[in-house]
Amino acid sequence: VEDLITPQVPIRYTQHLINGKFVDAASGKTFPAYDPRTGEVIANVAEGDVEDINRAVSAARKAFDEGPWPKMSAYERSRILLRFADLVEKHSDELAALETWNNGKPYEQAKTELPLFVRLFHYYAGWADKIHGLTVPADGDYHVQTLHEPVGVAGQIIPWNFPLVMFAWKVGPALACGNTIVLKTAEQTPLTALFAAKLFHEAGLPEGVLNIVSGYGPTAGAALASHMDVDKLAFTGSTDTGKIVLELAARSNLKPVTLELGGKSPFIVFDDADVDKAVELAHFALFFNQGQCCCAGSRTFVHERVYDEFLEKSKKRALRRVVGDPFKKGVEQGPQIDGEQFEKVLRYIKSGIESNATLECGGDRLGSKGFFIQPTVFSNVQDDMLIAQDEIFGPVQSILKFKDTDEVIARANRTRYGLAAGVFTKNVETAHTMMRALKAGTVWINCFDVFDAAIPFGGYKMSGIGREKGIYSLHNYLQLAFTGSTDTGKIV
Ligand code: TXE
Repeated sequence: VEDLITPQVPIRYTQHLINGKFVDAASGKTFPAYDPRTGEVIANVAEGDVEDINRAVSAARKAFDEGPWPKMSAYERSRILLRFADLVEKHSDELAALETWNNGKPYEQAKTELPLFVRLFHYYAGWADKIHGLTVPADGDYHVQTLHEPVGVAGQIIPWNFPLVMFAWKVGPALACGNTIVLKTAEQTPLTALFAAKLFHEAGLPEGVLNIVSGYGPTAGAALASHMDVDKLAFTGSTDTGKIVLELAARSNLKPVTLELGGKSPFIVFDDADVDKAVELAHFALFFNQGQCCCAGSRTFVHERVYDEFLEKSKKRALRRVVGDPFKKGVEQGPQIDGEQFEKVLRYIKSGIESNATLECGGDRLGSKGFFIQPTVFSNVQDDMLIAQDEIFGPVQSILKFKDTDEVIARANRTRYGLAAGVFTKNVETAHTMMRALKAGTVWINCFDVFDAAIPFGGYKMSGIGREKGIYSLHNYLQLAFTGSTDTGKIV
């Protein structure tokens, strides 16, 4: 297979971006960013800690309180978002290459994520000048109106599985509403956000409006979550860390928090399904992005009448999955993000074997270098097994058998998570029943991983608090004030 692109794109930016300028960490420290294909260091990046977060928050505070951003015409803000989207489009090959180099996702896939990124900014640019309040017909001689104001300084903490897309989900609505931002990237993937933020400044974003600090969670992340001058916190990551940041927010200044956390999403195949199509979609639902998706369809429930055929075909499909260098053409799966995740996934595979699930294929690492894992399929998986309960976050499909609709509804909902669900059926009644019965923030019918900018996304139960994307995401970044006055000049 020929190379799609040489991974030797330049790494232009490794310092924090604070107040419109690239600066070293206050401590002078750096930390390594890796290439997950080999585990080799590709850059040393400024390592943020309390002092860097303090500097970034005061830049964001100043830009909010004194700067032009919240007071600028909404149309002008919208135009800056659009100019930024244009610049991203122009640099999308380089951004995608950098994303693949630092994250390990197939380059062909990274290329498809760039148009989604651009689309999100077009979407939020469209909102910027359409955010307004209401006049309320209250009893008495009062004139009452609601005012939708930006919250202030938004702290945002993002994960490593979709570094650019997560940047867009967070930054888009916050800026459209007129907030300023301090964003902490995941320690595994600091590079593309720095590049994107630089492009934002080229597009005319005033200094201090968007500040990027790289660094680790317990240091830089915790400093941001507990900062007294951060007015709102948005977090995407694990449920365990979500609990920590919620507590830090509560113990400091009670800043409101939105959380997008883990999942154990069911993918349910009914007996009227076209088995070939169901196999392909269930495979995609689980294996996409090396299985590193919060909404991965990680419990594949299959009706007993089609179970054997589905299993045989799923195994064949997994064996056909092309795993290798993500820069090569036709590669569907690259390495896991890092050694820690790689070990975690292998531990879950071991646990599946020990709990007597049937290992149909895979089950081990691939090669001896980097963090590649064989596409793995377990059948005969029972609800109480660890692999059916915990988020594995890797290329491990668990197939479970069911008999009837009520049973599968109860079993699908018996989880601490509630992020997403997939249903595969030709029966419109079944589809409608499942849409309501499944306790999940997203229920995809005969499709999966559809992420339109206008569709809200988020979790029930321990999968999170709040919704991102769509109209609902704006509420996370707006403060609502009622203003009332006596209205003696009222027309009667
Ligand atoms: O997540 P963390 P990790 C799940 C997935 C994965 C597991 C662990 O199951 O295997 O989480 O991954 C920052 N205060 N998801 O360890 O710790 C951290 O620096 C403040 C699901 O990578 O949640 C990073 O920026 N911040 C998921 C971000 O939190 C802290 C995506 C996420 O890291 C912090 C990723 C602290 N004390 C993993 N500790 C999804 N929902 O998509 C860490 N961070």
